[in-house]
Amino acid sequence: MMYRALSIAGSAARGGAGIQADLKTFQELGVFGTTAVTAIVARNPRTGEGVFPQHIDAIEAQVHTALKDIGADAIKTGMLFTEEIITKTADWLKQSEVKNIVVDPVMIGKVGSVLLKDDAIESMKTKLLPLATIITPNMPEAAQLLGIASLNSVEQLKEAAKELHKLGPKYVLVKGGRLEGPAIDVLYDGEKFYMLEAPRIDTIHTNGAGCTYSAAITARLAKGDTVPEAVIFAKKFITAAIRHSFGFIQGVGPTYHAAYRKYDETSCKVWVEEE
Ligand code: PXL
Repeated sequence: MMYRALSIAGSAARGGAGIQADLKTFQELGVFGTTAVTAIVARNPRTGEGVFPQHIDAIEAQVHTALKDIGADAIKTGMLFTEEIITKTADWLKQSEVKNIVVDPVMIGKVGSVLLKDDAIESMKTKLLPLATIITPNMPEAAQLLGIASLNSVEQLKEAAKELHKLGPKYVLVKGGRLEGPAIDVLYDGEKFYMLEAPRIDTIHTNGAGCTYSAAITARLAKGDTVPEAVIFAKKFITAAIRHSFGFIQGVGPTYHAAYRKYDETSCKVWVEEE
């Protein structure tokens, strides 16, 4: 049985993030990946950092083709960029009747590009997040979705997860990658918190880490994991990918999507906290 996952996301020409990260991760985890490119993100010496959104009909055609010709056991959304793309994506997700929906509320890339317009945040909250099996915000995204300045502690991650759960997703994963100390993420199911702790890896090269993490969750959900199983696996997968990330020519380099298979299995400490 070959399980399938569709990624609706942006193309990141640097190869470490966006739809490229998703496909590489799906492949690593033995899941057949399909794609709908929402926008192309690439820098041009003449025009600067560029985001080239695709026509809504082109995005719809890709989603339609992927779902009708191949099918999907899980769908992940990444960079959606505009209000229109979010609204349509919500419609397609509902029509698809796919059970495993992973929404990575991508807003700003580590390279600094704006990946979601300000006027699209409200639609993200009201139309897309309620459809999600799991949402995977990092600290700035969680703060932005809640309209607060910043998150600064594990206690605040837990509070944020509870507040975000009220918007309708079944699970909320708030990632503590920007905390001091160990890399602690909080998974909340509406009743209890799964706390996931991995060692902090001292590197600046984490481009695409969020995409890769949520793609690994998507792949494991497609294969039938429960959400906590998928997240615990994905935490180890992304920790290995960051540990073996690359500094290539310029800027924040990409994580290594094949690291989990090639190198050591990184451990992840997990415990449950009641509310
Ligand atoms: O890592 C966030 C991200 C998501 N999607 C696309 C990106 C990036 C960051 O570079 O380019 C398309």
